[in-house]
Amino acid sequence: MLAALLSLGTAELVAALLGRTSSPVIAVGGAFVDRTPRWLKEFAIRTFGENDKDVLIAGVVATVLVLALLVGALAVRRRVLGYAFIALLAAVAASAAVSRPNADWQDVLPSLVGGLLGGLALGLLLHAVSSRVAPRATTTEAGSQKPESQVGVGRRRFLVAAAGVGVAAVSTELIARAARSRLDVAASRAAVRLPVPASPAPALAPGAMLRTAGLSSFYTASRDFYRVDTALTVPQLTTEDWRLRIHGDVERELSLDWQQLLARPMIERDITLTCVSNEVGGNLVGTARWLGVPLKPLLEEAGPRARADQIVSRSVDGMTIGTPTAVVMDGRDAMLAVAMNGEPLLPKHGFPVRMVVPGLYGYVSATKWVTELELTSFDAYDAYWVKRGWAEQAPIKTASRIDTPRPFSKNPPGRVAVAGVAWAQHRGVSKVEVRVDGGPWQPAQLSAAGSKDLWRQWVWEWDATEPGTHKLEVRATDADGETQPQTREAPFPEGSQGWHSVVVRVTD
Ligand SMILES: Nc1nc2c(c(=O)[nH]1)N[C@H]1C(S)=C(S)[C@@H](COP(=O)(O)O)O[C@H]1N2
Ligand SMILES: [Mo]
Repeated sequence: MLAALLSLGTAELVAALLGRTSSPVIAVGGAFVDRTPRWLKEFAIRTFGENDKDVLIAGVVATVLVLALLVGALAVRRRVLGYAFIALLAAVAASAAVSRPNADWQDVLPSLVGGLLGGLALGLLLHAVSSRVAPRATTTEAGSQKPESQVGVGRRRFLVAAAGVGVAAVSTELIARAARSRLDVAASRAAVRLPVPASPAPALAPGAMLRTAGLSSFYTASRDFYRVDTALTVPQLTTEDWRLRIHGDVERELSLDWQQLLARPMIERDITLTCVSNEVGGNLVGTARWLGVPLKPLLEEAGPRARADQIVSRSVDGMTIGTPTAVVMDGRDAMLAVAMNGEPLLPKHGFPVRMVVPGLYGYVSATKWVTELELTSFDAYDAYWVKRGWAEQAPIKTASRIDTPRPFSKNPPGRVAVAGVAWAQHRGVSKVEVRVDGGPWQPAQLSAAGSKDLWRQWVWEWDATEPGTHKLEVRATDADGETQPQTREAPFPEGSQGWHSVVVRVTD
């Protein structure tokens, strides 16, 4: 176990010194994520939420340690097993590391060096163990009788070796962390001066925000904003290193750096983002004020060819996201965003640059840490989630959610404010209705309409007179007059559907 720990620590350290934000453990975790069946992914998200990544990393490390413990016990008798295990570990880690998107040959080095040091440590420990089990100087007259003092010396030798390897393992891990934090983007982010938008966000109408207790705020604070991505460590990309390449089926390839991006006229817009994995009543949705460079004029400069009906965006961590060219070009506020709620993007939300396309689920539009736009066709290329069976085209479905009262809450009889949010991006919400125990639908009061890319808050005063349990249900209608269907659909493959309901108690 100690030798395996030293292998992992050394590998982390070498990866950090090479300036890689990934390490073999993360690469193995990442390879695992890409091959995880959908049920397991959904179980992990449901059970661990945003901690799912930490749980996975801990799982990888725990698996290695448990295997090491078992193999270690055998290796005391058959050393070759121990060395074979360390070699296998290094080989698995190296192959995972080089097969990650954006990997290069350097990525074998951490596993290689880790394996070598682990092997050396194992040799040292096994040597110390054997001198404890069978001290060399046992040629006393009593034959097999070992003198007390020699057993003591052997044990001491083993403990010293074990402590040495243990300290080395922990130190490599600690130094690796310190080295990695040098790479972080905090300084780059702190140095960003955001430009004044050429087109500021339209002022919100009076009454655009309702203030019912327990209701989601109209703007979602960046630190509370949901996070969904496959990145096990937040990619660390500085503005100095950032480049965007626009290529593929275009008349002219374009390449932009951060200064060139910032020099372009910017728009500022309030837009509600939603994840396709959001369950009915779920919270993978939020509203922010985005500042960015509109995509349409930029693409027009590159000149997409007629057959290029798909824009494949790539991120620094190798995610691929396919967005219909027609949607980006239809006049909506599709942008390369550099700021969220008046600040440079948080690293976990895509610093320094991400895409935002109103009306489409995140997995087909909202590429974080974006570095590349390739014009191609849907026939020619399937993006990451499309390869895994999710829909190629994914406009956001109309949805509504009850925020308050909470499920199973106890409410004294009398007036109860039933309130929540509803969204139908790029169509707009025109009506929200609530019903109690399957009774008649009652129109809720809506917050004043903003742009059609925004959610609306709603509230309905319930005169709760009957004690007992009651079921509250909500449904929304979009601006085209389409009402949410009742039939429940799971998020896979194109977004959940159905009415959200909560059961609450009215006390006597
Ligand atoms: N690089 C990268 N960008 C990504 C993803 C990802 O896994 N990697 N996930 C997408 C998905 S599924 C969603 S819903 C949004 C979420 O954006 P947020 O985490 O800022 O809320 O990011 C999108 N952009
Ligand atoms: Mo998503």
